[in-house]
Amino acid sequence: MKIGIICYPTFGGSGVVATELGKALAQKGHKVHFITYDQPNRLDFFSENIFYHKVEIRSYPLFKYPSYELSLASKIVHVVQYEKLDVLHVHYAIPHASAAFMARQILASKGIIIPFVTTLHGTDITLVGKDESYEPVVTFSINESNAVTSVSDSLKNETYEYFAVQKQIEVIPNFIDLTRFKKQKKDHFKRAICPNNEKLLIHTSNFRKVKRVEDVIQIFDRVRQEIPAKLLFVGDGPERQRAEALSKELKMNESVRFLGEIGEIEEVLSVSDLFLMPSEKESFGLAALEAMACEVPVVSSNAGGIPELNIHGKTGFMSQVGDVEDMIKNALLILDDNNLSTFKANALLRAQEFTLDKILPRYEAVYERVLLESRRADKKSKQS
Ligand code: GMT
Repeated sequence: MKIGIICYPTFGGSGVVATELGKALAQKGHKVHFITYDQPNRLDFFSENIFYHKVEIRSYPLFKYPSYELSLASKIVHVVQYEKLDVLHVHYAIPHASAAFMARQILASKGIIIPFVTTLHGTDITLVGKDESYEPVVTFSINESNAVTSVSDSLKNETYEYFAVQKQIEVIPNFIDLTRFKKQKKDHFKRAICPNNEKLLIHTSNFRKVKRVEDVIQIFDRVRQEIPAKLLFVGDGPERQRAEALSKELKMNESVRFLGEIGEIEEVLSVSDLFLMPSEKESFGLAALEAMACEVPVVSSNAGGIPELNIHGKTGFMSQVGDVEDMIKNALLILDDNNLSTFKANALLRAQEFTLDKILPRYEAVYERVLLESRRADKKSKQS
């Protein structure tokens, strides 16, 4: 199949899922065309089956705001026509689903039939999408998608709750490539960060408000008062500066390191003992799954789809959003040497339920279904 993938090329979860999915599809022999405004972060190698089409966003003195959506829709039209794509898969509804809808209509006027699949990832529904400045377009373009998938039951339910969506939504959870995300022996690295065998806590995110990074610092501050511990922050985003300021205020300079956006995240996860995810909203929690695959248990909130991943009392613990006291108690319980190895083993076992080989065929089946349905519908309309 020739598949067009539209996503945000950043470190965010939806971009990561889209890129990893595209890479896996390419490995299976599909031709995968990424249509994005920048080279996706995890797409930094050559593959004969992967193509990258850059969306050029032109500005013009009349435009106060450059129109990403129009440029994207136009680019999709060109790529589908030129490369003869079979199906489009858009990740994150805003504005990818409406751009795909527009492209599909334009192409239909030229006699080209192409279905599009929309995958809902999280804040496109739970935060940004339901804002009245976007809602009618989001509702319309979800209903107009040829198929819709969401990354958790929780996100599916929220979509039905917030939007007048009639379209059937199939839940296809996030997945993990265990050949990459596995515990590696990085003793030298561990010794460098934790020279006195301290326990290592880690938080990776895009530092948005919903991640509640301040909770991470509060949890760590109390943990380090009880046991020798260090904290690693990976990623970047709007809340990073505030987090750095707070950690300085709490005199954590020696204990906390901000690593920024790093590529080989599995290396730091390999030497970590506990992953912290106190998010206010989290449709699935891909970052936690990546940690679990590297045998790192998780202390998290119970927001959104996290309960569909983190098993309370087994792979980690969950608390109400903002219940920092409970999270501190849970973190200390897991980090106790009598418990840590059991939690680590359970985390890996759970991650093994979300492997790429289980998820990939489900997306392929969706593509095949929409392709068949749209060809049938086209044939029928030509006959009538
Ligand atoms: O975490 C983010 O804010 C990025 C966001 C995205 O859409 O780029 O991630 C969302 O999608 C991931 C992949 O499906 C999920 O694992 C994350 O839980 C989800 N984030 C939120 O719901 C906040």
